[in-house]
Amino acid sequence: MKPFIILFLSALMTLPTTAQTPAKERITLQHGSHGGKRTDAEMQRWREYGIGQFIHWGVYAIPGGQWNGKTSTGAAEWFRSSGLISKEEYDNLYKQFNPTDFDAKKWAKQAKQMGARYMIFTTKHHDGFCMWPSKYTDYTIAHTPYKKDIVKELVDAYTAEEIDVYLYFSIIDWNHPGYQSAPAGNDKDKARYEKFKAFTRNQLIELLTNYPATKGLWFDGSWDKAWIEESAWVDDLGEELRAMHPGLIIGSRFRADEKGNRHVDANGELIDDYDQRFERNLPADLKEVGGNDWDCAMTIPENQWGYHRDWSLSYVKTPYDLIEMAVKANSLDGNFVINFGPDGKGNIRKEETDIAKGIGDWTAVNGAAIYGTHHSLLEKQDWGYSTQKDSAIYLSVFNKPMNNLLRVKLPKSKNPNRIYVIEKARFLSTKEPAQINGNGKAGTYYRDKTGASYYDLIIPEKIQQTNQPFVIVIQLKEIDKKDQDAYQQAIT
Ligand code: JFZ
Repeated sequence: MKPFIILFLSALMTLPTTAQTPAKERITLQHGSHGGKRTDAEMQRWREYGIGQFIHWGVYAIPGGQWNGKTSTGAAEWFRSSGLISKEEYDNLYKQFNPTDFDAKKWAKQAKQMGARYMIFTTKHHDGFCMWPSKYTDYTIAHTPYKKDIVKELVDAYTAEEIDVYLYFSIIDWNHPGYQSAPAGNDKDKARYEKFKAFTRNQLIELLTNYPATKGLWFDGSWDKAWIEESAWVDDLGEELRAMHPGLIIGSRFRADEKGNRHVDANGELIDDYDQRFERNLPADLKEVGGNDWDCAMTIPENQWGYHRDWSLSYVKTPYDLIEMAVKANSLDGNFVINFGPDGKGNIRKEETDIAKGIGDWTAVNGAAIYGTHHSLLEKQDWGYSTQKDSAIYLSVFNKPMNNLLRVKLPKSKNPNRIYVIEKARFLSTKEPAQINGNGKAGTYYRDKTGASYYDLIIPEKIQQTNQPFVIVIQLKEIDKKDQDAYQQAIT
């Protein structure tokens, strides 16, 4: 080979690297992400929950969004800031907190029936009221007429139903004298904030000590500048909590990196174990998910977490809406958490009970499409969402075709000599097989230019009549293309 040709070829070979845009320089961070996705058993278990229940319960349930005949249109759990009640009045509400109807076992049974595999409970919301008898403040359940430890009752009841418990904890604490949202401007404020930090640490250690069955901490109210500036200290605290409670799961809403980035650090990597940014908000596609674990906490009305007496203020989601969101979340590798806001007496309102029942009736039959599944091999299709567990692919159908033939597009095989076909298909509700239209006859399927193949599955009368989203579980098989080619040629 002539030298200039060799030169030319070697130049060509180096081209891809030299032509590439230089890799973005990584910033060295002490308090950013501490590594990639967790692979331990506890995190694997988290990934498989599929559906969770959130419970927002505190003294805000007493006013329930209304005071002296006036209704707040804001979130009921923020009622202290609504302007409808004085701070003093609000801070004394706990003296009447006496939820005599509270029955932790009843709630846990209802959550179980709904299909929740984990539960997140507000141990302390922004108002600072503690639903457990914390020894670090008097503003707790121990000083109400009710007296009993609500967190303990819930942890025990849910754990008995095999529902894992996570503790919601607000960093914002309007009741603590040392809490500040802005960084301390002088020594006095600094000393106060140090006390608040020690208090926060003590309470977290106390929660994990008192309730060892806890699987994780769901943080909130961590957006204040004062807290963000404590990134190094908060990171150390997280490590301390993980060391005392092996397997502990913490989402991205706990700490910032030292540059002030929240959720994802300066290098674009997720901080801690799962992404908490999809609140009341589902990602559009897997690209938006970015390969991270995530949860979506969802309210039933528009934006009410705590008990609000008046649900006529916004649209109230139906079981159908929530089932669709739950399936969509799982098809995009996330968990879906549905919020409940019990009233001041400890009752879960009828609307929520009915919704839980509606969801539970569906998950009892179709839950296999959710639990332990992840996104599937199939691309997103107009009829709904697909999920996968091992080799089973679940087609959850929310848009039923007019002709009752469900067109399923199978992916192109990675092997250029092979093609995917449906080996088995079965309805989860009737357990009956789903027939392929024209089975065994020419025209059963067709292919597009990409090599993807399509099948029409027949939706039988019985399924059509249920007027419910339904699930078909399919198994794929790869076969030699030449077999299909011969077939295809015969029909063209
Ligand atoms: C917070 C709380 O203020 C609210 O009361 C409730 O407890 C909820 C679960 O969390 O509200 C938020 C927090 C973060 C976002 C939106 C509402 N967010 O990141 O979009």
